[in-house]
Amino acid sequence: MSLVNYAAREITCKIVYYGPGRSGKTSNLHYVYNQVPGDRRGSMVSLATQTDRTLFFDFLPLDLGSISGFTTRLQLYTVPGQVYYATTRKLVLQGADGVVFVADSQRRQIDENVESMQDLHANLAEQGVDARNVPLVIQYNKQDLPRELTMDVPELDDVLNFRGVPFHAGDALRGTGVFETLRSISELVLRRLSGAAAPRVAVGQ
Ligand SMILES: Nc1nc2c(ncn2[C@@H]2O[C@H](COP(=O)(O)OP(=O)(O)O)[C@@H](O)[C@H]2O)c(=O)[nH]1
Ligand SMILES: [Mg+2]
Repeated sequence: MSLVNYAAREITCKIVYYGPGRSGKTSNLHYVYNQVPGDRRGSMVSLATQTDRTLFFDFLPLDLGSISGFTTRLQLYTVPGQVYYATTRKLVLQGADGVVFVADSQRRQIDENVESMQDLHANLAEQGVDARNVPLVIQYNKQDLPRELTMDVPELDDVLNFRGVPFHAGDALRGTGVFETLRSISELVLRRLSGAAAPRVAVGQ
């Protein structure tokens, strides 16, 4: 649910990174946080345990500057992917303007990816959102891992991308595909808001 303040000419959009546990959602936000100049971002809030697993969610506010005369802000969230955090996932997803689905390219994770994609669509439907229309971008993460462990992008896309949405290969640790993904989802969300041609979004680099 984007907040548009016409008087102050401000827009705030909520983008949720969704996907199975340990697919690289938090790593995406860390990479963005580390690359974006300090005056363009707020603090990253991670409610996590001592390990690297997200317990509740991560939150990163970003300032895109002025787009079409509106001060534009993004709020990036990640959900915890593990099956038992279903309630938190639903809460975090609520009011999302756009979703980035971070898939884990490891072959042994394919069932988790499929299950998480189904879970996403079930939760959107439950929240009364038309799941076929919500802005969605897929990132096939961990493409840096050895070929014998991973599925390649066309193979993954065949299984997961039934809507034919934009997708990117990713390596969230080194940053491959991270800003491409963020730009894609931002453009889809802002296009939807403005009801017009895609605005050019410059974020990060
Ligand atoms: N090789 C590789 N490891 C990754 C990549 N992205 C994340 N990881 C690792 O996968 C694990 C889970 O990452 P995290 O971002 O916490 O996943 P989340 O549960 O989706 O938030 C961590 O050990 C990361 O260092 C990637 O693109 N390539
Ligand atoms: Mg996480």
